[in-house]
Amino acid sequence: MNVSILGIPMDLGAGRRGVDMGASALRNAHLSRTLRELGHTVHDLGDVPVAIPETLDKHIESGLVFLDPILKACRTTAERLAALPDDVFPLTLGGDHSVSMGTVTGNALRGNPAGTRMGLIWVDAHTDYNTPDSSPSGNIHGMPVAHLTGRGDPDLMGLGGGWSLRPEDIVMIGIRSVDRFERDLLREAGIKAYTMKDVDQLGITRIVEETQERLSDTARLHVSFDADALDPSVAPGVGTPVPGGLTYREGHLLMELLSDSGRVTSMDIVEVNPVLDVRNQTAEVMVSMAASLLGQRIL
Ligand code: DIR
Ligand code: MN
Ligand code: MN
Ligand code: MN
Repeated sequence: MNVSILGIPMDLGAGRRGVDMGASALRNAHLSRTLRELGHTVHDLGDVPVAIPETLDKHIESGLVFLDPILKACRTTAERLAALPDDVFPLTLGGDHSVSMGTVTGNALRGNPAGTRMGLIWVDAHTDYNTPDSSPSGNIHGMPVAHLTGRGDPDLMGLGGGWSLRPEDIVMIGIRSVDRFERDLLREAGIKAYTMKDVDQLGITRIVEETQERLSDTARLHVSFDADALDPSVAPGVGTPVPGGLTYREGHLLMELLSDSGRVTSMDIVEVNPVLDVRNQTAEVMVSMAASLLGQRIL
């Protein structure tokens, strides 16, 4: 496969600093080499330009922190991805999870300016379904999925032109932290979320089977993997660690089974925070997750 790596070194959407260095940490953990060893042709397209917070006023517009520069980086990201050839597998490196408003939009518009019906598999401790009104923090990384489905700030919602994601085309896995009003919005939208309780009860195998069934009408699948979905003992380098996450093997099994499906066409790795990490462990684990999604097998 032709894999194109694109970094979005942005921490403007997160409450803590440092995930802007995530893309660099993932490259440092030999991402390209690992994927080449699997037989892929890998092109690193470099980084999307992102404003540096120290050069900006941290003004809050309609309840949103750093709205303008985030919008700009997401727009550029979407344009870059939409312009890639159809046979390329884009692997985008955050940055905080607000980058996914750009990546999901760009991947859905790739080869089709009107937008494709795309399934989104959101692997995360959090549902990221806040709107400016429901958010307790004002941090945009807690809001990308709501905006992708056409709720929230008009500019962020408008990234896809007329395109938006259908709530029934989203499956979330690894969930264990949902804010009070966010829960109501999620329920109202009818988004399928597998919590950690579901992971414990059903297991990853059954969850992937159900996910495939649910998303069978979509033309492509995008996996958005927030490192904080993994248990903090496996992935300590994240800004908002939540206990009780996916084990190392649950993470890999999820990626291996999604890879077996042959339907995944793009991936994000987000929220890796080298400032809080232990000797780049989190970046290394996330590189291994990408390898599993892109065909690495034990035998
Ligand atoms: C919280 C934290 N739900 C918020 N969210 C995320 O601020 O909206 N942490 N995504 O990683
Ligand atoms: Mn997230
Ligand atoms: Mn998260
Ligand atoms: Mn986050």
